[in-house]
Amino acid sequence: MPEHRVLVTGAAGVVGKLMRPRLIRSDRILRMLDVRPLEPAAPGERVELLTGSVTDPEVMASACRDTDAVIHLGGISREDSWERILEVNIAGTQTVLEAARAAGVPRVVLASSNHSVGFRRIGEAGPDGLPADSSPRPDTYYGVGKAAMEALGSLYHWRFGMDVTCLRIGSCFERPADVRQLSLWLSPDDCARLLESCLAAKEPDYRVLWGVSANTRSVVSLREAAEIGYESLDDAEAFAGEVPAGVLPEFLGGAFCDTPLGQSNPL
Ligand code: 15L
Repeated sequence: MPEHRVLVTGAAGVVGKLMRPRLIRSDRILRMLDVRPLEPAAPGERVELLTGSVTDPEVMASACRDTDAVIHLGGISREDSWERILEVNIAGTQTVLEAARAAGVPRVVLASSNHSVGFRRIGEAGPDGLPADSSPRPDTYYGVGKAAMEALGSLYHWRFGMDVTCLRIGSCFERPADVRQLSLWLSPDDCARLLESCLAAKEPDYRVLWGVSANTRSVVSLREAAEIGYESLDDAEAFAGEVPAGVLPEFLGGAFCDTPLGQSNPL
């Protein structure tokens, strides 16, 4: 790839922080955006740091200027009130996509979530795992927001030819924390590999892909992600001895399926 600039929203969030060192490349300027403070640039680190909200069209217009791709990780990362999900996750995604379109950014990766299909039964997956494009069955307002994100991505692909990939991320943390995450873990290194595959995809398209590692206990399909070159090198099983004993929940969304609707909680 020639020298290029990638905008990462939500750069101070859990996934944003994990990705910052992993997305550095000699031919890339990373433009990191968040409402929260960001770590100052380390000596020689090719980053541009911006403060502002994905809900602010002016912030997004300048963030998208001279940018070759957007990785939209920003927004609320768990259940919250309908008003907040609507404003930050749904309207915020529309603001990001619209700013990208207006600035001529050809490619956007959207951080969707397993919670857009959280009420899919783990057992319904079949031997090949739940297909990446299973129709939405959200488990929370948060999950509805992610389903809306996917729909907005589809709109911007089919209207404007933008290359849009929605990643239904499982659980992207340093390590899996429970039995459910032994199935849904996305290792930080695999997350970076998957993002690189999205950034390198050949033809403009609209894709919905699972964002998980090649976990021994996986319940979702990685076939679709493999089609754009994603190869997972990690497996949550390596941590199986460290997670507390437990049983797999009935539904993919786990505890989100029982959390009171609209209540912000520390899940
Ligand atoms: C998500 O979508 C959340 O953002 C993250 O914090 C985890 O809860 C993850 O899903 C999960 O389901 O483990």
